[in-house]
This record gives sequence, C-alpha cells and structure tokens, in this order.
Amino acid sequence: MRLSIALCASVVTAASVPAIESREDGIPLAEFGQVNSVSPEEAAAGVDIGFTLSQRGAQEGYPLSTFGEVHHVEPQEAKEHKDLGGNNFSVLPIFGPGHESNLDSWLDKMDHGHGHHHGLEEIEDRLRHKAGEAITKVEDVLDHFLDIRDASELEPRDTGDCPNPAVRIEWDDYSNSDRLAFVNAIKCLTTRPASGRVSFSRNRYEDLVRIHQSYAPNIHSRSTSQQTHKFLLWHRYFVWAFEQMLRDECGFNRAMPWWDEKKWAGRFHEATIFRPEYFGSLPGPTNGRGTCIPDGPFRNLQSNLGPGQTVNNPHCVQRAVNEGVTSQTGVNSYNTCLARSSYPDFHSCVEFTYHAQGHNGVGATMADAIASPGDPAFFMHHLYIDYTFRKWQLGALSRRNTISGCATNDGCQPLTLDTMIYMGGICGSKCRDTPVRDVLRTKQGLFCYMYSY
Ligand SMILES: [Cu+2]
Repeated sequence: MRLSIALCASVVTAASVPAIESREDGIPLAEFGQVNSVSPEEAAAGVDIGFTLSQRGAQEGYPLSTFGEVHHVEPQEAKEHKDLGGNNFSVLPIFGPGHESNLDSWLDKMDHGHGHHHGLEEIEDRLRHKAGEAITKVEDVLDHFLDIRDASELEPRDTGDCPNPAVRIEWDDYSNSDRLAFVNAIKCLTTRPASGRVSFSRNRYEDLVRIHQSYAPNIHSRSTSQQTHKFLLWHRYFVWAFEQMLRDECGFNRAMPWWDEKKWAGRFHEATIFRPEYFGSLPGPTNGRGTCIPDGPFRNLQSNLGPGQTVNNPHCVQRAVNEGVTSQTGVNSYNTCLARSSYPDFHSCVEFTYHAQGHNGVGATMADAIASPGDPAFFMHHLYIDYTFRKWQLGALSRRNTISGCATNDGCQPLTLDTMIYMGGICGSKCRDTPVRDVLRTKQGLFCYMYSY
C-alpha cells in the first residue's frame, strides 16, 4: 500500500511539476509577503482587515469607479464591426489578411479529383485536428456540402440522447411559485457551507463567485482586439453548473427560467425580475457609490470577494442602475449580433454589446467583470446571453459542430473542438473539465435543455 502511494506520488510529481532549481539558502522573508490578519480582539469587535464590518459591510457602497467597467461598444459601432478592434476581425493572427482567398484555394484543392463528399470529410478532419489554419466562414462551406438550410430541420439532429430536455421558461411565463422556488434555492446556496475546493469562499454561493474570479482572465476578452472566444462557451457551462447546484444541494426541482432582457432595455428597474420579492429592487447610485440591495431575499447580501480580484473583503453586493446604458441592450443589438455568420464575429458582438451593457447598466457589483456573479442578477443576465447564443446556433448545424477563433487572449492560440473548458469541479463530478465539442450542444451529451422560444 505504502509503495503504491509512493509510486503514485512520484508519477504525479514527474508529470505535473516542473523541475525547480534547488536552493539551499533561505529566501528573504519579505518575498513571502504576509497573510492579512487581525487580532482576536479586533475580530470579536467586527473589525476585519482595516475596516469595520458593520460600517462598510452593511451600509456603505463603494465609489462606482471601484468596480471598473465591462468593455463595451455602442450598438452603432457594432453594426460597423468596430467591436473588432476598429478594423475587422482579420487583424487577429488566426485569420491573417487574405484568409478569404486562402479558404477558396484550399477548397479548390480539396475538390480537385474528389467528389464533394470526400471534400467534406477532409474539412471535418481538418476542423477536428488542425483547426485554426486560416479557415473562416466554415459554417457556410459545410452547409453548402450538407445542403441544409432550414433551421427547423436541424433541431432533431441535435437531440441524440436527450429525449426530454429541460425547458427554460422565460421569466414572465414562469409561475410565481416557480419564481419563488428559484430565488429561494439561490438564497439557500448563500447559506450552505463552502465546498472547500476553492479558496477564500465563505459559502456555497461564493464558490461560484470565486471560480469566476479565478478564471476571469481566461474567459473574457482583454480588449476588443485581444479576444478569447471561450467566453460564450464557458458561461454556458457556468450557468448550467449553477443549476446543478440548485438542484442537488438546494432542492430546486424545476427547469431554470431565462430572462428576455432585451424587452426591458432602458427600463431595467421596472423589469419583473427586479421586484422586491424576487431579485430585489434595482436602485441607482447613492452619492456616486453603489447601493446595497435594498429589499427582498437578497437584502443586504454580503460578499467576501471582489471588487476585481480582491478577496477577504466583506462588503455588501451593490447596484447602481444606469438606464442610459441599459437602453443599449435592446433588440437592435440582438439583431446586429444574430446576423453575424462566423462564430468569432458573433461572439465578439455579444461580448462587447449587450453583454457588457447589461453588466454596466445594472452597475456596481455587476459592472465588475471579475466578481460580478456576486450579484444573483448575474445569472439572469447570463441566461439571456446563453439564450441568444443558442438562438444563433440554431441558424446552422455547423454552428453546433464546428468552432473557430481564439482560445487565449494573449496571442490567439486557436480555439478547437478539443480545447478544454474548465469548471474547477464546482458541481462535483458533473462539472468535469470538458472539451468545446460537448459545450456546443445543449441537447446531447453533457447538457439536455432548450429554451421556451
Ligand atoms: Cu464572466
């Protein structure tokens, strides 16, 4: 037994830990820094790392600038493709200049001496194993070969092993008892102990916040010209993981709702999700600072995480609605993005238009790209984002079985069907790290859900 453990340990070490130069002298203590601490007396008095919990936690919001802002572009800019770095998407290395003609000549070569079907196999093979070789608008090519145009004919092909998908119902069609069950289950997560799998989290809900905080640099684009196209994929998996936690740990036994956010553009504060009995009212700023959630089940909800990468920082989850910003989340942005044909173009449009404006419009905690899941409204917003992703995917089969774009935002490693999406085991064995190909389908394999319309 002892031997096998030792062997196991050495294998793990050899495989995953790079060799370190050995060093016999100690490292100066200053290099380690110091873990923040308070004396037992201070802790008993509610003082934590330099401020009083009762002061800052319960009452006072932060100056709004503390939260930063999610990158965004105006709807008109998106229409003109200005979310693509002001030029167009070909500025990114994966689609080098002239990629259109490269694609054509490559396809000509594929067709030379072969039938179309052989060409298709080659394309699929190439997509699976060598994606990123200057291929774009793949969906158009595949659809040409497959001769499939009608989205309604495509739907059954996505069904595989999911005969009874969970139907995500729009919030206003969701019954009052369903709404309350959903909100109560979220509240329940905030009262359950942290899993211990992630550091700094004080409860099960904060596990979600912390996972998002940890992965944030790899799942959001750094800027409009340094993008990672994992964003839509990762957040699809994230909201699904959230649903599993509600089910498995807080007795939620229905399908999640989704939120048709675009119909509330310019008047988020009137949106039915923001009624006091559900997610709580959506207040404006207070003296230029965020305002703690004033009512409802999440009244004065506290978070230990954020703003940004900050941890061990008890404060209230805050909002500061700006309807000028929410007015940009409407049907115009939706239509602009849904009209784009390539995955990276669609992705880029969503991330920087209504995704960003939904965050910034709710404001404060939600405007913080790193720790925004601290506000439960995050999940309603991202359910809308996933709804629009799914809607777009229904436009062509290839949008569900091919991928393109960048996996990383620092040099654009190509995003392929084999690129892994990491979820840190947030919902246990159900939340294994999984390749992109599994996350593209919502009615096959890992997921089994659809949207009500
Ligand atoms: Cu995010």
